[in-house]
Amino acid sequence: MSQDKTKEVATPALGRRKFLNTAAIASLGTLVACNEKPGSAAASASSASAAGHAASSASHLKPGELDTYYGLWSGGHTGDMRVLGLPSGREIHRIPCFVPDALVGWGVTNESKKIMGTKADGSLKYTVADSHHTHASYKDGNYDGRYAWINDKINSRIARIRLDYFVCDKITQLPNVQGFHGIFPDKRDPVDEKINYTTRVFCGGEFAIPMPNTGSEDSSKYRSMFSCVDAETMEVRWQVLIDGNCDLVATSYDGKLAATNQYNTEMGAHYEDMMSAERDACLFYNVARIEAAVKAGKFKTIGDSKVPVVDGTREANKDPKTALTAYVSVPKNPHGVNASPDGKYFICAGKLSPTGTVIDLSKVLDWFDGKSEKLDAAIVAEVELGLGPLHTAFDGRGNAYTTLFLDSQVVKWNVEAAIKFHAGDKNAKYVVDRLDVQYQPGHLNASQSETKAADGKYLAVGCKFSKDRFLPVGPLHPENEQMIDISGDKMVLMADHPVRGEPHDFIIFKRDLVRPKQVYDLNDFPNAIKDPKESGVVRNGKKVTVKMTSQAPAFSLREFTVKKGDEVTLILTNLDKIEDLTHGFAIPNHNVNFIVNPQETASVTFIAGNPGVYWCYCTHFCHALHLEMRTRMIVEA
Ligand code: K7E
Ligand code: RUQ
Ligand code: CUA
Ligand code: CA
Repeated sequence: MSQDKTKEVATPALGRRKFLNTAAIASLGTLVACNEKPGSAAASASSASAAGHAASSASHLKPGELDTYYGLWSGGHTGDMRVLGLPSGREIHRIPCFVPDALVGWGVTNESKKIMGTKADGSLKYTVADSHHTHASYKDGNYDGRYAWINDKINSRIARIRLDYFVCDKITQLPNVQGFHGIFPDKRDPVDEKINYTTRVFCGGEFAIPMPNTGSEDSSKYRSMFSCVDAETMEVRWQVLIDGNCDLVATSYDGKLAATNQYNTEMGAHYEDMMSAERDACLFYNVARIEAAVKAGKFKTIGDSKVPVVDGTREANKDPKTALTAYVSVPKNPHGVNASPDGKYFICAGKLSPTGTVIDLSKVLDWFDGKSEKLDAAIVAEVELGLGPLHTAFDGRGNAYTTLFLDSQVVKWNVEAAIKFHAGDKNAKYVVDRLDVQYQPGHLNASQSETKAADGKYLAVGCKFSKDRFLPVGPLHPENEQMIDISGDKMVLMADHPVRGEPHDFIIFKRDLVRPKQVYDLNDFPNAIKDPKESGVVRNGKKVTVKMTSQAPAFSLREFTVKKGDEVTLILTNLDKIEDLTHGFAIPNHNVNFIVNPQETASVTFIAGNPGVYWCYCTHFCHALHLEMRTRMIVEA
């Protein structure tokens, strides 16, 4: 298959366009990803930026002007979620989830520690994370502004963010999973018509392990797990034991199907083994049948976990009429799997194959219904896109945009034209445009792309390497998030933004889909101190409770006294009611710093240290007398 390029770019030698063998990909990896910037990129950067002039003004908002879109970005190593305003690309907030954060006292307050999880001694269970994917809850095929979710690959945790307060309120650790990678909420219930909103979040386990994890070396016996988490309770509802692995996750708009792309159907333990087969798979899950099997008791449990596990292996799912899973074949080591906004297709990007595979969901359902003999008949296109396809976004006008990691490009292609081309119409020109990006893109996403309301205005591209695009800051470069205008026929580069490593995935949606609250509700906090007169110190043996309120520019207790070695729990309620009037509370030498937003209550527990006077002070600028906003903790011998 070869396709005319509508735009002339340095075309790699033909041989590289073929499927890559082990040696080729290994050498390409070092050459392109690690050592050099690709030859074509520097040359074409000037033409791209010339074209970018016209569109770039849209990303330069005037002072005081608000963005029209929110972006939710994964934080990567920082284990947080970042909130961006678009099209400006300004970072407006960070929501700590998996890792402590001194600004807000995340991992310091008792409330946040309870969400994050602690060891027996009260210290945090984990202080590192690796977040990749972020998605939000749906209603009627669009975001409903209730929740967002984000994964921690290292410790197999999923965090939920409340989008009314932009805070993490629950974290769940998945049992029997290592390398929890892809994540996607469902969009409606497969059975109950009334449930047209998200009630489940699916999670893909990437690294196969022994089940239960006994430490066996024979990797052919390792298996992976696909998990379903309840969107409300955040409990794991069920798991599916599978052959191969899970990478990314997609869900259908009708709620019937979820899928993971699989790059390691070989079940290899080393990378050569993982890329030995010519084809891997996109693995489909029949959600209604899985839940019926769980209900009928057709499950087992593994290890200490009580979560029901159904059998999704190939051997157990050969009969379409009863199958819980279906393994559609896709070329060598695919990466992203993305649902088109018309609800018809899932697209797998080839990664080690230069192709995009379009799978028709109605034909997958036909196979489950016994109406189609061959499962792979669901593949309606498998077309060449370029080198290293990773992720795909959509504009709602029938076009797909796929990142080409090795080519350092975004390719815009028309899905229906690709289907025609695949069906034999060699005149069907499916590639519409190509744009060089700087450099080596991973995820991309377009405004509203993962909803039925994809609006085709903006496309953001997460470039893994920034090379020469920003002032040098030593060996660690930022990544380059690029904004592209996709409203016209040609993609136009609008702006570069440095971003701290390493966000992977993100979503972009219209600002009116969320309605954040500006002030907390005092009644949401059971330990709130509603009246300054309730302030004081209550002693119960060695346990001391200090109750305090804040109202600019003073704390309700002018000073308080405890004894060395006391276990002190300090509860602070911010009685200020005005938007944006946050106070902080820090205690020298006691590892305490946290904030209380208007009408919020937070508490900390610590052991009182050596006798002395400790000036507890407000760490958040709140008032002309902010520096004077202090109290003394007097520790007696
Ligand atoms: Cu492609 Cu973790 Cu989404 Cu990174 S994964 S890019
Ligand atoms: S004081 S306005 Cu620390 Cu210079 Cu801040
Ligand atoms: Cu209160 Cu600064
Ligand atoms: Ca493979």
